[in-house]
Amino acid sequence: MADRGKTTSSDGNGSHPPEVDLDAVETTEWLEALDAVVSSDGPDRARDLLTRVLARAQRAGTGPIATLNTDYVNTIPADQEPPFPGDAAVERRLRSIVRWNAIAMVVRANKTSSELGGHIATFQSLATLYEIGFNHFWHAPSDEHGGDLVYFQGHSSPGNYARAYLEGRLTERQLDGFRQEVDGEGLSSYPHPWLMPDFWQFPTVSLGIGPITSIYQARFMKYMQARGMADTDPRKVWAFLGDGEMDEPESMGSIGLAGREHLDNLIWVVNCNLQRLDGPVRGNGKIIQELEADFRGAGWNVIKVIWGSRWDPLLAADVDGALVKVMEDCVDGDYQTFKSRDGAYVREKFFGRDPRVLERVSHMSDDEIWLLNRGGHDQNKVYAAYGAAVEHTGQPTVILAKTIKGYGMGVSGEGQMITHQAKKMTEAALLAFRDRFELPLSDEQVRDAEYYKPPEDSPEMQFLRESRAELGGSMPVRRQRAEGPKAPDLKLFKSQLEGTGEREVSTTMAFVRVLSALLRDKQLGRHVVPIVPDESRTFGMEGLFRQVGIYSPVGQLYQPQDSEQLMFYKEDEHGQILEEGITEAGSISSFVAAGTAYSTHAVPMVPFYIYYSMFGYQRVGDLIWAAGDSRTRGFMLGGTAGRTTLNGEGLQHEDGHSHLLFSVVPNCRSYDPAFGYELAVIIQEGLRRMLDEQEDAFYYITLMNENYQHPAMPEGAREGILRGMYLVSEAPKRTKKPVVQLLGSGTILLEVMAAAELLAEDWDVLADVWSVTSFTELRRDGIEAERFNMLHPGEKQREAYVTAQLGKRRGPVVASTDYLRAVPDQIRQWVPGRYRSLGTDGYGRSDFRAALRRFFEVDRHYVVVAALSELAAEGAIDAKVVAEAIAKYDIDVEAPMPTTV
Ligand SMILES: Cc1ncc(C[n+]2csc(CCOP(=O)(O)OP(=O)(O)O)c2C)c(N)n1
Ligand SMILES: [Mg+2]
Repeated sequence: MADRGKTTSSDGNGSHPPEVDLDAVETTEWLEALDAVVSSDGPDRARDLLTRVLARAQRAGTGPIATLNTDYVNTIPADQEPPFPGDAAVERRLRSIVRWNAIAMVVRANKTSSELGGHIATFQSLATLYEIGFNHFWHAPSDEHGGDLVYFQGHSSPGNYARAYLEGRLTERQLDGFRQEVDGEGLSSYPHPWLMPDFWQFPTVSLGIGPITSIYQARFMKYMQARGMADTDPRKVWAFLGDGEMDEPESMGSIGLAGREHLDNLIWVVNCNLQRLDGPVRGNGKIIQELEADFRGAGWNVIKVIWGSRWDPLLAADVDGALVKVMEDCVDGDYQTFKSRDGAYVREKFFGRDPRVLERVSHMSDDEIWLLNRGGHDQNKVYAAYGAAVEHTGQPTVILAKTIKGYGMGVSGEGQMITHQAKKMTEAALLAFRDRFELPLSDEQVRDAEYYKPPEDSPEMQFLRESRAELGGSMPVRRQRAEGPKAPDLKLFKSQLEGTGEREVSTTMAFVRVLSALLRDKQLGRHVVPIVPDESRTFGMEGLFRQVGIYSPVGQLYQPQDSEQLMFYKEDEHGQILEEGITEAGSISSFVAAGTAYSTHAVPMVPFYIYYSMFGYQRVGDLIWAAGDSRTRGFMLGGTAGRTTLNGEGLQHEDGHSHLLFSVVPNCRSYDPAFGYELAVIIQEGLRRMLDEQEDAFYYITLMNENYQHPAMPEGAREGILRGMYLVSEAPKRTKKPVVQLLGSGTILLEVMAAAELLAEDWDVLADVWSVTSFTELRRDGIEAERFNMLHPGEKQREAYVTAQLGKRRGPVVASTDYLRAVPDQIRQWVPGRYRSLGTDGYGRSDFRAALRRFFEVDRHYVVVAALSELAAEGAIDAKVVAEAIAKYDIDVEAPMPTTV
């Protein structure tokens, strides 16, 4: 177990010596020998020797000695820092101005009421970390460079807007529109590509989303390079994350992948301001030490930036380690309190812990002690860390930067428990801020929170312009379209359109054939990205392993067990499949990276992410929400869908609600096709939208594992398939017999078709049968028509597609699906006449399909009984007939509601 954030370690098992030295002379000899090696042969040789000594000691039975932690000091020693380039004073002033405008924007938005909200404290802790990146490191996309990808901390957006204002990208009016997004002019609260599509690239504010998606983004960049799809080598992914945010499972859950795949194009900067919303992140420990061990253990290069330059002389004088010991002994709760007080307090409570250390600061005034700065606020230290991170190869880098939450906010929040949510500052705090950061503002300008922009010819503005010009222009900036292959013709899926004849297949198999056809397509094939979370064999996709290979940055270092077979498990440096292993959160992150490649790499890629439908929205809903916000283009395939179709797996596997969950994603079209040709039509249309129309189209399609025969596509069905319903069989027109309208989707359509036959044979009732491919799309259409009609009273009224289709038909309507009743109920208000829905409400369970369909009351017999019951209610038949049917089909009328058992 690593020495995770331990503050003291007198057990001889950490990085510190035991309190009692058995033989001081011997100790000194060893230490002097080490010093001699360092000075004559350098630190690398010392490390080499020590590694051997440790290995020998462990063999001799000492147990584990090494720790993943280093002392609570900066990783880069002061004497190894590169000189700071350029004019440090100009950069400081520029940064101060950005700080001020960020504050002004939030304060102004909350002047009259605090309804709009906003955050001050987070950006104030980050300003140096961002500005050094903007001024020296981050490339915008240009002819020379593909552009770095920066994930900004969501609630620091005021800092980005403040800089964009100075760069002339935003006006004061726009800043005044912070968080007023409804008219389309204002600035979005947080980074949302959906709301500011030419500015923000990555939605990050739901904590944990930024970390995991940035890892998979970096991984996808390596994939693009390996496959020759884009030159991503010089490009970096930077992610700024909160220390509190690191508690999210999504934040830490994939750091192993980054280490394992040597993602040296990834740099994380964890803003360790020691606080989250309610209080300290690790009041009783040290978040930096804890994270250091975790990341080092996961194979990352760790750079700690804890102390600012003003500490350098004190640390240089600390030959006995007494100061470092005090630093180790204090916990984060102490460090937070120190920065909310003053120099005298720090002298007493920090330095006063050891008389030797106290003595060493006796020459310093309280004010000088107060000015001892933290690493994350020191531009030299930050510059050195970024330089080292960018140069580092073979590993991802995490920079753990210690900062102060609410830096500069003084009495209005600096280091205070309440600082996270502070959106106002007192007049005194604003004036003090002006003085501290030497802003050329009058008292009145400060009181009015006026924005400040220095003259265009000032050194600050010149530096701003020149540094960004050198790095390729402003950022963040988001590309909205990219040229690439066109969608294939529907003919490509000829075998799906023709049906399967006698052969019984599942829609999953139909999908695998569609995917194979796409992968073989000369233009589009290379752009397809199959993504699977360890479920290929479930879906019968293992043939693709050999066909296109599984991406692995190192190829295949072993002979696969099945190498003698045709379809062996083939890992390949140039592999096309992203076989993610068992991580739905990781897989969806890859989906987002691939589906936004048109924007980030100017190369359209089409991800097909196929997974167990139950482990989709239910499991990673927030990442799917972020995929929508990110304007991801691609297809999500919910395999083994349905509560009775995947029958043997039981309660935690059988999905009866993913369509309902997906219906909440505004830009996601969801479909539940029953036949191969429906699937082909839907996918071809999706490709047309994504590739030809450059629409940010995003699809959810359910697939089933039940085998049956698929008919050929009926003439003229395309429009209905895409809009959500079409006729698959029709009762003879001009009949006197009772008629019903039967709706079915997915595999339950087969039950509905069988019900139509029973109705005719057993009860002399005729039926029109409709395949409903999307209740969600039908609902959207209905809502649009309804809204138009309400707002245009004098104009020709529109008819919902459902009404238009069913309105010309006779009889009540009955729908049955493998989903909750709420799915077909989505269209209720547009169904003319009586409407009965059947569905799988309740927990799933394992049994034969027929048993489950009877249990949930969605099988052919229930469809018949429902249809007869509706006809009886209309007076078209006698109620006795319903009772006869119940008896004939042996239906247990006293069975409990499936929702209760
Ligand atoms: C998933 C999620 N949970 C909760 C929140 C609400 N929230 C926003 S910021 C924040 C505190 C963040 O603390 P930290 O990550 O340390 O960032 P800091 O502002 O300190 O840099 C919380 C709880 C959120 N945005 N997302
Ligand atoms: Mg924090």
